[in-house]
Amino acid sequence: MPPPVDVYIALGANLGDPVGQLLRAIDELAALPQSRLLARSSLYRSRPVGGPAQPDYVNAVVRLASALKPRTLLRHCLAIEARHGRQRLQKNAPRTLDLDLLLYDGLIMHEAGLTLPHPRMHLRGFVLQPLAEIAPALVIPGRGAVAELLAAVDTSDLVRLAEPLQRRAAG
Ligand code: PH2
Ligand code: MG
Ligand code: MG
Repeated sequence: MPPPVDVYIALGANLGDPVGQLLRAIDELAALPQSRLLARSSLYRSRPVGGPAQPDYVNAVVRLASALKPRTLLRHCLAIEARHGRQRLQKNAPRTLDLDLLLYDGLIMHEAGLTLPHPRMHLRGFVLQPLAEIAPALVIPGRGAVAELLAAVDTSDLVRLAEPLQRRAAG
């Protein structure tokens, strides 16, 4: 087995029970083979960026140590999305669960269906704010350090959800 590497995954949802879906998805990511959950951010409520008029999102970011290859990890993420009832209707459409591979070690790759680092992560407050909570000094290859990138984006729409609220919502 190859040695595990640090992997960052963004979670988002705005249909159904977004908080419950994110908390369950975090448990499912933690249970992936050859993988271990190292950190998870708070959950944040955020205004939708792009797409049609749609409900607010709940977003979070996790760090895993994983020995899975990038494509294998992507396949697992898509399978978790599908189990949460994800339908792919149009770009930026509302969804029950979105799992985006943000960073895989320091890997840079541009392939159909998988670009690393995620091509828009450095522009998105709903990614950078939770990421800064668990990895402020992390450098996104070609972009810069997370905390510095965060200072350059609008985060005025983000509301951190309180932990007791999260636990109640998790049922
Ligand atoms: N995801 C998108 C498009 N817009 N907006 C917010 N606030 N949160 C998201 O996760 C999000 C979005 C496409 O994946
Ligand atoms: Mg996405
Ligand atoms: Mg996605």
